[in-house]
Amino acid sequence: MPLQFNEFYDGNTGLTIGIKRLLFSKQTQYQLVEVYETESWGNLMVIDGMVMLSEKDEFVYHEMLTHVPLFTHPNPEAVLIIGGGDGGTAREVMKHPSVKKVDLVEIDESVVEASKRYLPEIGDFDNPKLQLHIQDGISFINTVSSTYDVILIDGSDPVGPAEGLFKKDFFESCYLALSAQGVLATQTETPWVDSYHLSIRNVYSYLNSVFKYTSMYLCYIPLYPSGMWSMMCASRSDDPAGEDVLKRSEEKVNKIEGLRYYNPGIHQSSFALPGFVSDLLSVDIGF
Ligand code: SPD
Repeated sequence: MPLQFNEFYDGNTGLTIGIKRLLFSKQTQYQLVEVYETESWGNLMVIDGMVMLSEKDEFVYHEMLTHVPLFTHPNPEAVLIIGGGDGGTAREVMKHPSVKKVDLVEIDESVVEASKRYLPEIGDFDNPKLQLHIQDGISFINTVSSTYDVILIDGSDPVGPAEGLFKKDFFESCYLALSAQGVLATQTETPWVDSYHLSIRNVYSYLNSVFKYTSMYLCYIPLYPSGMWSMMCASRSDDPAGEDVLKRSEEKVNKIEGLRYYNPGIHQSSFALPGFVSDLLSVDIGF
């Protein structure tokens, strides 16, 4: 019998990944953090039974959560990442020449520990621009005195410790911590799983009510449930899907090293939503 990791979602539907062995397993005060060696996806991080990243496909998620919002801001210098203790989002952020400082706030030290040890190519933890805070992102944002040009929310799924990262109060605090041209991006699960619809609509409805622009965009991540993954980009000044931002991306993209998914064409097309997804956002539920 081959060894397998299975993530079930939406009832009995599942994703099966062939594994060789378990490399790391720790039940922390927040969650169960595991790393597996897989047969064909490199090492795989799983939290509470849900796939967070594999070495083979992580670039899609990290490039899209980072470069869409960072090109939306005209000159991002200070960036806050909430979650993202594996270091992949910070790695992409620090590829932007304008970025001077990155605060990475991860609630669970074991995520950082496991990543440094078993996913060493993912993070760039020794980069002097990066300041790591082992702290609850919600208490960090509620007490922070700095202002950020971009805030990226790289949390887990909206169950367990990451639930608060999908709530109105949290986004309110993020908005207040952003500079005048500030941009926020967050991962918002897959539109294919019905149990995520409420949080998708809630997040969209709230961001849309306070930011000048809010857009959902999509990318394709083979080891996430259904493969179709949504993110949202909200901006105080520049339209993430507009001509000016696209021009900026075209002018500056060659300064970013090692891109494998993001390019200006992907930036533009990622905002094109299938009808069933835009229908999901058009239902006004009042946040
Ligand atoms: N169901 C998967 C959602 C995972 C979102 N965060 C991934 C962390 C990668 N830095």
